Amino acid sequence: MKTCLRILAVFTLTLATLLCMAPAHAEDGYELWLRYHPLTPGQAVLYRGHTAELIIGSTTPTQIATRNELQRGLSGLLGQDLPLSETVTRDGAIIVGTAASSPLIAKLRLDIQSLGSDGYVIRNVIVDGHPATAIVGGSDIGALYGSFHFLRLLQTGQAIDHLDLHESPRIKLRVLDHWDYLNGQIERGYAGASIWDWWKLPDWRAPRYTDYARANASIGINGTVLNDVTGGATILTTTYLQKVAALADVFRPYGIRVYLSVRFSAPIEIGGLKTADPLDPQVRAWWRAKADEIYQLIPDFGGFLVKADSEGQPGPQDYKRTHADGANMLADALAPHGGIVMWRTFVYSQANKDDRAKQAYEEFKPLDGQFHANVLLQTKNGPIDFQPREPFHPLFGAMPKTPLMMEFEITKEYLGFATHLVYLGPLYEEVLSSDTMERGMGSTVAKVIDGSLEGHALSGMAGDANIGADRNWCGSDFNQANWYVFGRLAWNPTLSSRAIAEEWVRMTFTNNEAFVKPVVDMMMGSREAAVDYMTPLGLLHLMGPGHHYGPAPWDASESEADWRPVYYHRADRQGIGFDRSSTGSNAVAQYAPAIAAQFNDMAQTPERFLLYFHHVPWDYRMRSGQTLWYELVAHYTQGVDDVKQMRATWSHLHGYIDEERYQQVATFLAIQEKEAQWWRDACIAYFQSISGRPLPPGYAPPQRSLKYYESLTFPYVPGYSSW
Ligand code: GCV
Repeated sequence: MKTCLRILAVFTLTLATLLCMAPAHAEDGYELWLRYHPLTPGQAVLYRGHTAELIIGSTTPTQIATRNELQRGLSGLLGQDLPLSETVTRDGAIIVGTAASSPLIAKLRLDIQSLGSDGYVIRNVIVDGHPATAIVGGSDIGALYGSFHFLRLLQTGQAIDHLDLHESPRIKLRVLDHWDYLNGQIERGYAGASIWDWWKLPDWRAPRYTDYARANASIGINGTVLNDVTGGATILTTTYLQKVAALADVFRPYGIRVYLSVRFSAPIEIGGLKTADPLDPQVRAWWRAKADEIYQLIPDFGGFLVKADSEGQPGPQDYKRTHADGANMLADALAPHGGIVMWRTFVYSQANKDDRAKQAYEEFKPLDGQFHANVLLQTKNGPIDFQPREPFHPLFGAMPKTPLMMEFEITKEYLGFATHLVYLGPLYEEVLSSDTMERGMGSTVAKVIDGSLEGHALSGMAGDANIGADRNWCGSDFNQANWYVFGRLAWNPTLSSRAIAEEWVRMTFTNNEAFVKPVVDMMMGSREAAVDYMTPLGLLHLMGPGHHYGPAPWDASESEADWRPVYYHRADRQGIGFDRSSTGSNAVAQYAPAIAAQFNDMAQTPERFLLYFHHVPWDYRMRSGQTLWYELVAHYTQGVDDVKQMRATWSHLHGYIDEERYQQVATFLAIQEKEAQWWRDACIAYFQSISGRPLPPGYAPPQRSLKYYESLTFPYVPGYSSW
């Protein structure tokens, strides 16, 4: 007790001190959640008039990075620099490191073994009679993660006087996938150009690369795929590998490994071979030599990400080989160096006329058990393509012998680009907590991807990044929350998205409860609002062709049937929805029997997925007692009302944060309301033209004619151009 009180005295951090209004000075969002602004002006780390001290090794690059972060964070938050010390000389010391590198920590005998190298313990201890806080990692990286956690406790105003925290990541590979091209453009990027300045690399290592690494390490991300999955082979040339090596050098102290997307036909394009057949000895030798070259330059290179036989990309099927043949060939080249292959399951073929939702399962399920030990299958959360809502991908419950890795989209390609405030935490949580029933009840997607359900050694979660060269990194302040929640859930996929939102709000804006509560509520409701004004009741893929901006449920202009909205909603005079039941495409059969039975029955299917699994008559009675047509209009209208409510909430929060960020959020919410109204009106106008039903009483008609909405065109939509 005495220890606790003394530590409390040292930091003098009380909730009350955190409740003061944030100083309203200019901010541009660059600091992200690593915003170490004074919690209370002039607050210091004082104990009986003395400043506390920081005891940390400064030998390895990671130790130096950790020391720098703690000094920066603590001096920023507490308003006073912490002197470095080698021994504990006074109360309130912060001791950081590993048992292996610090005799002082070794003497504490904390049980860290079971937490693994990335794990850590944060604990209040007594050293030589002085109360202190120990941050002890299983490795230097674990100690870095622990230090970020400690800073987070301070930033979020949590008590630090009874600490005994034990943390380790549940997922091994926690990776950002950048869809960045070497020309600086970003596929589906809404935050400006790529942050990788390939032209000036390897010589110029922009300071921003270090800030990128800090931000990622602070949430436990330990890998980055630097280039787009549909890029060319140039990244594998020696010139570019040297640039990649420079980035790897910057990221290494922060525990972040570099990975590359590779083009399957690279042996032809840059290797001068006539084939890329994965069973051809010359092709295999080429990849082995390429892997050797990479590891010469980057000894801790992570491995390859591959999009093959998908949307026109080359792959093993070009040679009548399987995905396993292709993935294993690359895996064999990387294995001697400890590298891994992340092979994507996002495949569908226009030659295959069957329901697109079924194709990945059909191609991969028969290959279960055929992949080498260093291969993971990277699978999108749903069977179609990152829509505002989809059921979980059936592969998650169907490949027990293969490690499956989650792929979430962080960039909001289908959820309003940069401007709409849509917090993706609830979407991620909904998928991760879905029960696949693979091994009976409780076989959640989270347990599949963290490897615990089947005991896989490899596990992973990837997020398609929303990061660009915009000053605020993500195109909007609230988009930063999506990067943050991705990292936190990759660390522990059972965390609550609400708790993460609250953490993020406190760190990014203020601890003022009058701000935190309404903003967290607004974030938590934002995804459902977007589902309602875009694609309610299980609809999906209603967006504009190619660029994916705005509503176009009428669109049939795309060259391929399964790129057209009309393919997905199938609205006709009788009803709307895609019949994936046993009377339709029978996609339901790809789920475990109990789930399949539920989805197969219109009456039992959760209404949020109704039109995904069934073609439903317009006059079908919903659980509310209203008709489907009524409910559809009601949901679209509710989505717009929710955004109006978000604007109203925000309008009451003026003055709690800096004016710059406040005003941008306010303006973006106005854009969101305008676009939500457009989505609602365009979709209702179109579906009404098909259903022939009058609008339910009390619901406003669309503001413009269907013809008007259909006539809109959008040149130069961001994230989609002439790559
Ligand atoms: C990287 C969707 C996106 C594409 C993306 C693709 C994929 O189709 O629109 O931009 O390409 O998914 O994930 O491979």
